[in-house]
Amino acid sequence: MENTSGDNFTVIAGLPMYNEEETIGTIVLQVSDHVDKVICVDDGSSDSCASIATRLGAEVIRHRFNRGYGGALKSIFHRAIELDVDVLVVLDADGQHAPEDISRLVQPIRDGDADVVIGSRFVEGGDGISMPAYRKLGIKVITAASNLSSDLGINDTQSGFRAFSRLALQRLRFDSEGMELSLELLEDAKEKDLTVKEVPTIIRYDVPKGSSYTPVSHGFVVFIYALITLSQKKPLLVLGLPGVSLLLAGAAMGMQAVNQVSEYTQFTVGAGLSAIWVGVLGLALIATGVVLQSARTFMRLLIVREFGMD
Ligand SMILES: Nc1nc2c(ncn2[C@@H]2O[C@H](COP(=O)(O)OP(=O)(O)O)[C@@H](O)[C@H]2O)c(=O)[nH]1
Ligand SMILES: [Mg+2]
Repeated sequence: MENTSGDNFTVIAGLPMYNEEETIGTIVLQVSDHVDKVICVDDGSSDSCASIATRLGAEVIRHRFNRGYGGALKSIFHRAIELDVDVLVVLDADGQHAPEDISRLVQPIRDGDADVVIGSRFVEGGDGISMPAYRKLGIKVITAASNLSSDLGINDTQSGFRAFSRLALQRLRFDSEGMELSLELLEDAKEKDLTVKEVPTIIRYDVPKGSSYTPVSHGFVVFIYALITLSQKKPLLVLGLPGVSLLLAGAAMGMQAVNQVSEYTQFTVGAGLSAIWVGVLGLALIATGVVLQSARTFMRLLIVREFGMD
């Protein structure tokens, strides 16, 4: 591969692309100035973005069926590993990300300070131009939820402007096909001891088609993913907390039923039974939480003993 930087350090850009004919031409040209090669993944687009990108010198990988953003990222990773590049930078094809910030994302990897670099709106110097307030709030909620389970320490978990080192490309694995892959990638990076850094960038929302996902569908899918991960990582917290609340509610209801018995000297079967049901449900939740938590601890111990990794 031709190298634009004059040394042997190769940087390529990967652009997931879905019906982006309005912007792709400009983006490919701008991005080409900062990398050695541009790869676009066309995911069954019905417009002419693929032919525009090809004509402007990008390599276009075509999926016959739409496999979503995650599917596109898998193809980009695959190709980057095949080409044995030093850095892969992934950015949107819709003009939201600033190609002139590519070198900023590459630098920490070049310096050996990071394996994954995120272009972040929420560190000093970063911002979202015309970013709707509800999106900002949604990202904060998702980030808080994911930090509860994994303490990623990342301010902008939902930025699609990311750079990956060769080591990151080799180590990272993800299954998600949709936008929830943003969290899966970061959690996997943490588990595999990869260093993740954020550098400031400005992400624009005043472009023709900034997002093909509605904020509700994007937010909902990612939030549910964060909750499922939390329940897998901290089952005792997720099940135990409602369990204890139910147990307390059951106890309170039971006390009330007993009071009624003494007041009217007549057994209040209905209230007594509800109290027992609620209490038993609480106990069942706590017990499940404890069992899952111990199973998790046991499995981790086993993995450490067998494979010597945590
Ligand atoms: N290959 C592929 N790219 C997609 C798909 N959905 C979105 N994209 C591209 O992925 C990038 C990010 O998608 P976008 O809708 O802008 O998401 P957002 O900006 O994170 O809300 C854009 O460049 C889209 O063209 C898809 O299903 N397949
Ligand atoms: Mg976008």
